[in-house]
Amino acid sequence: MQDPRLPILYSFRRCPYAMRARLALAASGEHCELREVVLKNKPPDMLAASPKGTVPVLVLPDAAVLEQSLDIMLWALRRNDPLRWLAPEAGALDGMLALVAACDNHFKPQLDRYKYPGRFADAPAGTARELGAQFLLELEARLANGPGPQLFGARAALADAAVMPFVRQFAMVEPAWFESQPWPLLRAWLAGWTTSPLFERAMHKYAPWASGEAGAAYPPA
Ligand SMILES: N[C@@H](CCC(=O)N[C@@H](CS)C(=O)NCC(=O)O)C(=O)O
Repeated sequence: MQDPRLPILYSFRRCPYAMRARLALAASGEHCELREVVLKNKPPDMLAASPKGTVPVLVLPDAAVLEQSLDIMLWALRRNDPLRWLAPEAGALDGMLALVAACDNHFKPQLDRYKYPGRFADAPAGTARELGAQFLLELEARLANGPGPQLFGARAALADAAVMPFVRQFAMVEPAWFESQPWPLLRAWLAGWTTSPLFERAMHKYAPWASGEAGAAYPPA
């Protein structure tokens, strides 16, 4: 039985939005009960808390519901930010939020079109790849012109964790093509993240949760 004073995180391992929420929770050290969701069969408990039906969702002990991944990141880091993800070495929170908005509003739609061309009648996958690549070239320029090797300086911060799962997905569509592009700093940045102990913890595998069962303690030990 989990501690009823812990927040409940409805999560799906492969969802990039859920990944960024799990990364921030792990970085903050905030504990929660993780309930792994099967998107084709969402638990009624999750839909009762958040009828819009996307993951991640964080249900707080006072029953308040956070149903946007960025809100979950900010909630966790505002409670506890030992790695100083809200205070990057270069730039400030506003700049990080602007980059995350560019990722979510401009890059992610291209990623979807690139990854699932059959689902979109409006643009061929090649166009989506080119448009997505523009964002990645902007990230490369930021890494080249800023203090690096993270997006906002030497230390990892919120923007890195929020954007990385989407860049990772983009890279996985055509790995050989991604490797051949003129973004060596971005590749090194991505490799650093995907081989990090923090990412390993955030990608821990959990069996799907069933109503009435205890969820898993997150972050894992
Ligand atoms: N704006 C939301 C987007 C979350 C989202 O779209 N999650 C996807 C999975 S990656 C989802 O749950 N989709 C619903 C479904 O596939 O049924 C956030 O930032 O949390």
